[in-house]
Amino acid sequence: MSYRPYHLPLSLLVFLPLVSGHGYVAQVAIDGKDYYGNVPNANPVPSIVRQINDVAPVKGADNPYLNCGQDAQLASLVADANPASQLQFWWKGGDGSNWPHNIGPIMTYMAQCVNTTCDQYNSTKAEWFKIEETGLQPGDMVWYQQNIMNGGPSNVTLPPTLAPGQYLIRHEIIALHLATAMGGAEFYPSCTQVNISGDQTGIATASAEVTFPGGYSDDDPGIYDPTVFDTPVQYTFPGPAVVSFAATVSNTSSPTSSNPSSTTTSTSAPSSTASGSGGGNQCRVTTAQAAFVVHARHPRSVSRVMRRWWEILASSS
Ligand SMILES: *[C@@H]1O[C@H](CO)[C@@H](O)[C@H](O)[C@H]1NC(C)=O
Ligand SMILES: *[C@@H]1O[C@H](CO)[C@@H](O)[C@H](O)[C@H]1NC(C)=O
Ligand SMILES: *[C@@H]1O[C@H](CO)[C@@H](O)[C@H](O)[C@H]1NC(C)=O
Ligand SMILES: *[C@@H]1O[C@H](CO)[C@@H](O)[C@H](O)[C@H]1NC(C)=O
Ligand SMILES: *[C@@H]1O[C@H](CO)[C@@H](O)[C@H](O)[C@H]1NC(C)=O
Ligand SMILES: [Cu+2]
Repeated sequence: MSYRPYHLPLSLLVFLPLVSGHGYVAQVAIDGKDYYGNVPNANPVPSIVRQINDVAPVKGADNPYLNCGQDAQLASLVADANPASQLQFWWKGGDGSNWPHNIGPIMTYMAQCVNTTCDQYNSTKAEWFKIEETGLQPGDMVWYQQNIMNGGPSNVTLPPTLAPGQYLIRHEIIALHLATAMGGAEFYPSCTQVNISGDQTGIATASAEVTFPGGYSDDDPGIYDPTVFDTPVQYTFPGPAVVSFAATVSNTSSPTSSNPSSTTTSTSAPSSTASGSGGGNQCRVTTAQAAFVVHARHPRSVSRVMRRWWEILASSS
């Protein structure tokens, strides 16, 4: 039996990507100043982003790597930042192409680097509070994550009244294309080290803080999500509520940073291809996802065809 998606218009198939790896944070801009993340497993250069060793997703809500990503290592630099700083996170696929996923939320947490500077801080026991969560674009059909797949950044505004000090920023994508099965969600956490200036006093209460692992369960509605492909999507973010002193415009901000191909202030550009288990078929499912999102605008009968095709592809990853 052939699995060729007969019902998919040829015009859609033509622009769909072939294969790409999972991914990592390749670059962070803070108020327009650019910093590079390390390619997973590459020889590290000084960075503010903690290097991971695999572009593949963290699986399982109790996985220790849910903290800062796959075997994350301390980074040697800490960037200066300010209350209400505008950050942009640029994700890349493991093979250097665009980020390959487009279904699921983007969330950002912070934690103080207690008793030390962040380049020395082991975050295993860090107390994380959430400063933003970004889900569906208006219309509840297309996720903001689609913008990252399209090559754009994820924009985050730091809380305007955040108390000064050394903080980790845990910027996370959860890819939900396999989340109709328990344990299928793909977590992509990343940690960036910053030093906040000023004399503001905003801090999170203990009840708004979680550890990672600890903050999520595999059966949270936003992690195990059997209806994630039913449109319009109804989505419940996992984790704690966004803190009350967070910026209110974090998911619509438009800082004026340059893009990765025209940056100036970094130490070195991410250029090599990441290794790890991210290549191969795993992200081919994204191809179906991209088409699915397009089709989600059309009647349900069409969506059902797309869903069947998606399930066939997903079962091979
Ligand atoms: C932090 O501590 C844990 C547990 O002691 C250890 O497994 C991990 O490698 C440490 N992480 C870093 C970045 O040093
Ligand atoms: C930080 O230092 C204080 C004072 O030395 C100590 O009581 C506290 O336990 C330390 N906290 C952590 C998380 O190490
Ligand atoms: C934008 O972020 C706010 C606060 O985090 C959240 O309540 C809101 O749902 C987000 N909007 C969208 C469209 O995701
Ligand atoms: C953090 O920033 C403050 C304010 O700019 C500065 O005084 C302090 O020295 C910085 N701390 C570190 C460890 O870089
Ligand atoms: C993020 O910022 C960039 C650059 O200002 C902007 O082009 C883009 O639309 C923003 N993305 C979102 C989702 O607001
Ligand atoms: Cu992936």
